[in-house]
Amino acid sequence: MKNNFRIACLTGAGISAESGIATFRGMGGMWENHSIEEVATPEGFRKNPLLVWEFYEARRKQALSCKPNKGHIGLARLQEILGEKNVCITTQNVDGLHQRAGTKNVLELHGSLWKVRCTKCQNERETFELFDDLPPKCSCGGILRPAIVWFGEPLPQDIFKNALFEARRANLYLVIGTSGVVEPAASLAKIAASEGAVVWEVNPEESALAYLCQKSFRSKAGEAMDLVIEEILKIIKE
Ligand code: BV8
Ligand code: ZN
Repeated sequence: MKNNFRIACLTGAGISAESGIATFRGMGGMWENHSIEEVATPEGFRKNPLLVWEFYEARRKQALSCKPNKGHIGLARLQEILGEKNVCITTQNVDGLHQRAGTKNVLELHGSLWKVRCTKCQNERETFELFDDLPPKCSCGGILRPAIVWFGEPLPQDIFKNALFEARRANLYLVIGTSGVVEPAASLAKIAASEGAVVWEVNPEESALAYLCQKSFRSKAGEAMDLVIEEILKIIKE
């Protein structure tokens, strides 16, 4: 029995696809009908906060009606079986579905649809309410922004540091539902591998991180998760 077998995981938009949330790249991806510069950069927000809010409010509204799928639920179950200290989920997603599936201590590298920050007083708060008037205002009169990490913006230092720490000490690093093109998130898998972790990928297609993987589950996360867990438990029981 391998005690203290540590698993870290990087998830991307693909794990929420079966919950009905569009991915970014590929067929029907979000970036097909939105320009990253216009809706996912600080410059785009400065230029047209209303357009950016219409993009994010539509995603918040849609995400509210989505539920975690077997991919999210499987990872929460894995953490329950092996303990919160031995399973760490780092996500690029902002939909909050890992938390709703019961996963604890989720590291949200790119922020959350359910947090807003005032551009004037910097106050940040969690809210699941939909805003009637866009762009929404803070009580101090400042315009609120989604507390999301846009392109060209640094990731939250403490969260990225934790994600790095977990990647370094992982025995197994799972890469699930990400194209592996966005940095510095994608580097976590590379660092895990360089520190000796075995890397597995769960993705119907080959991602940019496939070259790191000893094993790939070429299927949807929701469909593969039971098998992934079975394989992990087999290793631990060896
Ligand atoms: C930073 C906002 C530095 C949240 C996101 C050149 C010019 C300018 C910048 C750069 C550059 N080169 C590199 C950069 C840095 C840039 C970057 O990486 N650009 C890329 C595009 C080249 N990174 C940044 O700007 C980052 N910040 O570097 O700051 C800095 C430091 C100090 C001071 C100042 C600055 C910030 C990156 C974060 C940007 N924000 N999103 C939101 O609106 O959601 S990134 C965006 O892409 C999302 O967060 C998303 O999660 C992320 C990654 O995409 P994926 O999750 O991988 O999704 P994708 O659609 O790509 O792939 C889905 C995959 O799932 C596919 O492989 C598919 O096959 C698979 N799939 C589909 N269905 C399923 C499935 N898998 C399993 N099951 C299924 N059912
Ligand atoms: Zn304010």
